[in-house]
Amino acid sequence: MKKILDETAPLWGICPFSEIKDNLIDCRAKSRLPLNARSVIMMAFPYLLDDEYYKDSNISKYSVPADYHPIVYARLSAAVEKLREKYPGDEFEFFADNSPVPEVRAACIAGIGTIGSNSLLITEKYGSFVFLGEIVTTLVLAGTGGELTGCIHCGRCTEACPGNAIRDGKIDKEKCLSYITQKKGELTEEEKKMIRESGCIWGCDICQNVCPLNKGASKTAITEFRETAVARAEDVNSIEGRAFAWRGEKVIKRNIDLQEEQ
Ligand code: B12
Repeated sequence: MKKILDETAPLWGICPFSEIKDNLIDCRAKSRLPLNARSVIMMAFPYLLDDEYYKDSNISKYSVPADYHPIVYARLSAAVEKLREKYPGDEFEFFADNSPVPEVRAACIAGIGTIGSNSLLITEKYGSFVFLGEIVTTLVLAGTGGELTGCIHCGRCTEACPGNAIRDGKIDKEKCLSYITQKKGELTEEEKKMIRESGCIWGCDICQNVCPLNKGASKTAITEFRETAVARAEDVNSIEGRAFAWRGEKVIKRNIDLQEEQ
């Protein structure tokens, strides 16, 4: 088991399913949860690249590599295949992002990191610049963490957030710039101003960039992220395969136009 998980992700841990069963997120993928789920194998995939990749970038750091979903799914799927072979009497289902598992909470309980005031999981080695994914199984595995733990609450993310979206460790989604860059339709003048001033047409890294626990975060060794990096979204013709492609051309074009208006 350990060998399979080590080959899949540099950081992993076990969260007993009972610890999150009352906090599941309602989504279509929920129907894929094994009926008798007992353990969640949480995994973290670091994505921070060398500084040079972010020079003149106009998209948030998580969207500089190619869309992480297929990359993480490929790794999780390979692991699940091996686990099913090794434990034929048990069930294994993998998820990432589009998941009923509250991933930050589960990864914290698995001992992979602490929860920041910005609501993100912060790991010791890679800071918060990690994607989360998981394998939910009927196997009973010993938990690797303990209590939910919080960050040092220095308040820098709360102060720096352009939309004042951070309150007591919760994000007011409507005010979060990352959410606003995804929002369809007409934006308010205030929302447009936030996008223009951020210099970012997709996502937002402000609450992560100011976090002292992210100082000196290690860079990713995952070649699928390193080799697919593109720092800018210049036009809607080049969005295929990128993290923002799912949102469609209209929203991306609107955001690019907002930057160009300046
Ligand atoms: C919806 C969503 C969003 C929404 C809303 C985010 C939000 N924080 O509510 C929007 C679009 C704004 C968003 C933005 C981003 N997201 Co997002 N998002 C999700 C998604 C799909 C669900 C989140 C959710 O609803 N959680 C469940 C609810 C129930 O959480 P909650 O009630 O708020 O619980 C929190 C608090 O109560 C608190 N808490 C509870 N108990 C305790 C106890 C203690 C002691 C403490 C301290 C705190 C605490 O921590 C909980 C966990 O955050 C997850 C994937 C997933 N399936 O989990 C990704 C996910 C959280 N997002 C991710 C990322 C990368 C981002 C962005 C950084 C992308 C970007 N650069 O723009 C931003 C960050 C914005 C921010 N500061 O949150 C990653 C985070 C990785 C990490 N290191 O934590 C995830 C895990 C996706 C993934 N698979 O990698 N996201």
